[in-house]
Order: sequence, then structure tokens, then C-alpha cells
Amino acid sequence: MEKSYYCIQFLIIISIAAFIFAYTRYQPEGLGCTTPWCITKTHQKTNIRSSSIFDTDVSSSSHHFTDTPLHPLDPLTVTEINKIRSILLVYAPFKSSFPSISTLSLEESEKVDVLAWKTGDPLPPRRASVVSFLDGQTHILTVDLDMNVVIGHAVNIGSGYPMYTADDLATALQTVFTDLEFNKSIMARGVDFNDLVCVPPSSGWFGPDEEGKRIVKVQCFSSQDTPNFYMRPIEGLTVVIDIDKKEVVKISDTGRGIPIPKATHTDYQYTTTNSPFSDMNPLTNPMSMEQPKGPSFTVENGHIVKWANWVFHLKPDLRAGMVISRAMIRAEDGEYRSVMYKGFASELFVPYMDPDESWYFKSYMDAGEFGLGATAMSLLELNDCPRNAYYMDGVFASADGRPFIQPKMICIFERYAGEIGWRHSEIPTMGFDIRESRPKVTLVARMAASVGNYDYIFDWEFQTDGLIRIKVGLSGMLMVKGTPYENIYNIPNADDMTGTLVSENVVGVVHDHFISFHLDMDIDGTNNSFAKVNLVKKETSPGQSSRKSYLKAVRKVAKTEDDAKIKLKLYDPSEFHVFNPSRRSRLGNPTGYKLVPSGTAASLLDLDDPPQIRAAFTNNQIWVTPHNKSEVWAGGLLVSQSKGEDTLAVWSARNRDIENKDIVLWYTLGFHHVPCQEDFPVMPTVSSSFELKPVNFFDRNPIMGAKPTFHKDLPVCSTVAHAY
Ligand SMILES: *[C@@H]1O[C@H](CO)[C@@H](O)[C@H](O)[C@H]1NC(C)=O
Ligand SMILES: *[C@@H]1O[C@H](CO)[C@@H](O)[C@H](O)[C@H]1NC(C)=O
Ligand SMILES: *[C@@H]1O[C@H](CO)[C@@H](O)[C@H](O)[C@H]1NC(C)=O
Ligand SMILES: [Cu+2]
Repeated sequence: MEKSYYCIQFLIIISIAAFIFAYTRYQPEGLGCTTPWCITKTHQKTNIRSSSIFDTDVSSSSHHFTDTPLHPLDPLTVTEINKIRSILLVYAPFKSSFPSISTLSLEESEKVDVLAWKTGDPLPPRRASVVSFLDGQTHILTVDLDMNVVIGHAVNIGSGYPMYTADDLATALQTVFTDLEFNKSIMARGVDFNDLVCVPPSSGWFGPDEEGKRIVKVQCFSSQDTPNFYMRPIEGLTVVIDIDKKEVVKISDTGRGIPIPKATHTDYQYTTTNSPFSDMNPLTNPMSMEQPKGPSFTVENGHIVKWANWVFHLKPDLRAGMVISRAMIRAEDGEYRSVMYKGFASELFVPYMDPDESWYFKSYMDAGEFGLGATAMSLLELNDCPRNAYYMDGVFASADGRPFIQPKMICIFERYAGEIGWRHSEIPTMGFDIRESRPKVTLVARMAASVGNYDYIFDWEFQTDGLIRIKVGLSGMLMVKGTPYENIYNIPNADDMTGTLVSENVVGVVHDHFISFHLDMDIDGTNNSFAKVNLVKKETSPGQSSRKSYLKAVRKVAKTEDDAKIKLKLYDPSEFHVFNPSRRSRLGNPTGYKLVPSGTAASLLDLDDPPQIRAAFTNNQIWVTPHNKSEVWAGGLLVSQSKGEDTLAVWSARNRDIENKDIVLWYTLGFHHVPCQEDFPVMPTVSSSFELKPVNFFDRNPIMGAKPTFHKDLPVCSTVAHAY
């Protein structure tokens, strides 16, 4: 009985899910390319992933056409995006030519208005912020959707340029093929144009030479005999393109003596003809988590996620990828208490450590240059996210201002990974026979951005005990460098190497990844303070104790921004608390959350190295700023080729008061990456995370009420063979 009940229930859940998740494949017109990091070949090839057996059936429906915003923070709908386009089409400055739309997103209402809003209230005015580019100028517009007018218009507000659009990058890639010298170089390398794949890395900023024009540096690879062209670089060939003039500014070809690495062992696809993997030992049996009663979360009105004691608003964002807002947790008395107003990945900085002509400029700012949402392809069912996942689409605008759908961009699922929520057993000699344990179940919101070669997996994981874990996983392909050497014995001077030989003629160049999170914490309200709880060694006075030393937690509340600029130190440790000075626990402790950093890395570049100036938000791991609507992107609003005059470091140099104020916590998760052979041809995921953990927020362990799981709770579908 129970067995079949479970199986049938699962089928029902799946068919409901299929209905909910059906959508139209809504393509923007023109290039047919929805992600900015497009790869063109001289002869268009179908999307590499479309041949994969993992690809799920993408059925069609039109539910996004009827979306209406139901919450002040809901993203712009298809209808609203179309409306904005029609407003801009008749806007006087754009009448003769329509600008290229870089980002077009909801301009969120003032925080006070969002906080005051209750379900059922009319929405505050819907406004859009549009970053666009026309005739060499950046236009930043505010469009009011109730009045149907442009109510704000600023031009060229800084040194940087807007996020590249798919069209910008396609232009760059098309332009290289018009260049005779480029053609000659490709022919000299013996690469068939049919196998040529080029990518458009951003150029960074390195002084006046490339200022005043939008530049992309195109580099190419051979895809002969492999879909993994990244492992077959055409080394030392860099074409500098002015994407607005559509012309080649400069071409540098210094690597003709460097062979293109072979295709051997580079393929990573499960199904290609002669797949080296289809006959391999699968290592483990298929597995999935059982949920006989179905998932215990709901997604209401499209964006409100309710699970266990948590509720939060979740939305896709073209630039940040995923935004969590209004995260609240229910206390024992039933009150929903505010933890975080808003949290998202604000910038991602990836400097490579190679001063070569073809490498020095690689200092990507992936969120502001390419967009974490723009590069987040649909997630693969059962492999990217487990069977119990719910998928959310992104609704964005393409360069021509028309809406497009980024399907299945985010997944939400419950995770039971065999972890323990809390436990205790008692030694029988104490006279008790106690063994108590509770399973740990969490809720994950996940997205994976494929910014060119690299894949960044972003997880926001919520625990019933109040902890939020923010995790970033790195996978995908290394950005590799061609070398004449096949093994380390041939290398005349190992000091010349800027990385590790990861395959014959392939160097994995040393680099860093820094992901800076904007965390607008609102612990029990907006007025919060930041305290450093420093662990200091105290020495006992002579004769006081048999102990010579002990540790004491010394709490220091930050008055201004300078007090909260933190460089982590193992031998001078601290806890980092955001707390509400006017809300106390039963015992009088201020309610708070602490930021718990874990494995992390700091940027070691010179502070006046151009990439570091632009990414000055990595100068400290932690910063605290007063809430300010325009301080959103840690590397600045306009990041491409920016000179770094609009970074967190610049804003924070004002050293404003942050005590008992609406404050924003910034944390940068860092990775140093010294590649190794296991990273070839595709990297096993490397993850790092940090946590936001309640401190005196609850009066006691908030998961005393968690129930143990019993065998009878988990009927199984079929007879299971035992391992023993
Ligand atoms: C470069 O080569 C491609 C492919 O053979 C050709 O289509 C294109 O016209 C060439 N461009 C120039 C400038 O010779
Ligand atoms: C926050 O504190 C300021 C004074 O610093 C006060 O004026 C304001 O009313 C407080 N806001 C709330 C929501 O308590
Ligand atoms: C908000 O931030 C911007 C950019 O740093 C700054 O120009 C502006 O003065 C700030 N506003 C307030 C009220 O501090
Ligand atoms: Cu890396």
C-alpha cells in the first residue's frame, strides 16, 4: 500500500511541476543569442549542449506573457519590458536611433516603502532603471511605468562603460574576420576556419592608450576534433577591437612558434560518438532523496519562497544573477523576524597572474562586464539540481529592448545530505540510555553562471536553525596558455612558467577569483550596528591560577566605516556581529547575526596595480557601509574599462557613521587558484562558502521542535538490494 502510494504521489508532483514549468522559448530577434558571451564560428554550429542527453524537453507555453508584478520587488514582466521599449522609442533623444540596451531592470522603491507595503496594498510606483549606450555615450534612464515617461536621464556618469550586450560581443567576433592580418595569422597556424572559435575577453583598463573607445580583445581557439576548444588555444594572438567603430585597433601575434595543444583527452561530453566515458565504471549507483509527502516549500506569487520557518523573496537579475530579499525567520512565538533586507553577488573579479602581452589584461569583472544572470544557462534536471527542485525563469531585456526568457535559470530545492542537525548520546555509565539525533534538512536556491570558460555555482542555503550559508563553486574550463613544452623536463627555466603544466603544451595559469557579496542586513529592523568581537589572550597574574593564559572575547562596536574595514587574521581572530542595539533577547543580549568567513583568500596585488584599483573592493574582506541606494555594485555601476573611481573603497573612504544605522555588510569570498592536472580537461568543482549565523537572535536552540525521522516515514518504491 504505502509503496505504491509513494510512487503515484511522485508522478503527480512531477506532472504538476511539468505544467508549472512549461514556458515558451522566447528568443530575442536578431542574433538568436541570449547570452552576452556568445561564441561564433565562421560557420555556425548548433549549441554544443543541445546534443547532450541530459537536456530536458523544453515544452512551450506563454505564462510569462501574463505575469503581473504582485510584490514591490518583483522583477519587470514581459509586458512591462515591452512598455518601456515603447516609451523609449518615442523618447525625443532616441527618436532618430534607438540605443543599445545594456541592462533594463526594476528600480526598486525606497526601502521604507517596500517595508511599509503589505500584501493586498497597491504596489508602489513601478519604475525601471535602464543603462544604455548610443553614439559613444552611456545613458542612464529612469522610466516611470505608471506615468509612461522618462523621469531621469544622466549621460556619461563615469569612466566605465555598461555591461556588454550579446550584440556588442557578436560585433567584436564578426569584426576579427574582416581583418586580413588576422586571416593570415590563422592560416599560418594551419587552423581551418571551420574549426575556429573565438571569445571576447574584456580588456580591463591600463592607462590612456585604450581610453575613449569600447574595446574587446578577441582571442581564438581550435575546435578541431573536440568541443573543448578552450584546451586548444591559438596562443599569442590577440585582436583588439573597437566595438563601436567595428574596426581592428591592433593585432598582436607573438605565439607562432607555440603549437596548438592536441585534442586528445579534451572531450568531456557524455554522449559523443566514440565517447570515452560511456563504458566507464559509473562509480556510484543512481540516487535521489526521498520525499514521500512531497516538498515542504512553496513558491507563492512567482517569487515568495516559504519553507520551514523561513520566508524570502527571490528573483533573477541580469547582472547579480540571483537576489534574495526580505529574508525573515519565524520565532517560536510565531513572529516573522527580519534578518536580511537584500543579499546578492555584487561583483566577481578574476585577475590572471601573467604579465605577457596576451595575458596581462585578463582581470575580469564578470558581473559588471558580462552579467551573472546573462550567462546563467538553464540548469540540468537531476544533475545540476535534484529531482525535488522547482525551477524559476529569468525575464530580461535584450539589446534591442525586447524581453527574453532565460529559462530554468534558478532552482530551489530541499537538501538532505545525511547531515545531523543536532544530537547527543549519553554514556551508559552515567545511568542514562539516551541517543537523540535530528536530521539536518536545508533549502537551497541555486544558479550557475557560465562566464565563458568558467562556471560559477551560486548557492544560498537556508537552515532551520537560522543559519544562511552562501556558497560559490567553481567548475568549467581553465583559461589555459599554450606552451612549446610537453612535460616539465623540457622546460629550460621553470621560473618562466606562470602556472602549472596541466597537459602536453597546456599551462593552467595561476589566477584568483573574488566574489563580493552585498548583504543589507536588517536584524529585527533597519537600525543595526557592527561589532568586532576580538579574541584576545589574557595572562594571569602570578599566583592567580595554575593557568598562564586564557582567551577573552572583547567586543568593540564600530563607530565609522574605518572601524569595520577588516583584513582576516588567523592569529588575531574576531567574530563579526551585526546586531540590533535596541532589540534584546530574554537575557538582555542584543539580537544579532554573525558573519562567519571560512577558507578565503585575499588579493595580494599592488594596491596601485590597475586591476586592483578597479577591484579595490577586494582590499579588505569585510566592509560596512551605511545603506545608500546608489551604492550597489562593489566595482561601480559602469565597470567595463572603468578606472575604479566608483568602487566600494572610494565610497567607504568617506568614513561615515555606521553605528545604529541602516547598514550594509560586504564580504568578499576569495580563491587563489594554482591549477593542477586534475583541472584538465574540466575542473571538478571547488567550493568555498561563508555563513550568516544567528547570535543571541533566538532565546534558545531554535530547532528543539525538529522531529526525528523513523523508518515508517520513508516507504521505498522498489526492493532495494543491500550493500552487505
Ligand atoms: C578571412 O577569411 C574568411 C574565411 O576564409 C573569409 O570569409 C573572409 O573574407 C576573409 N577576410 C579577409 C579580410 O580576407
Ligand atoms: C533609526 O535611528 C534613527 C536615529 O539614529 C532614528 O531617527 C530612526 O527613527 C530609527 N529608525 C527606526 C526604524 O527605528
Ligand atoms: C550615496 O552614494 C553616492 C555614491 O557614493 C553619493 O554620491 C551620495 O552622496 C550618497 N548619498 C548619501 C545620502 O550619502
Ligand atoms: Cu580558477
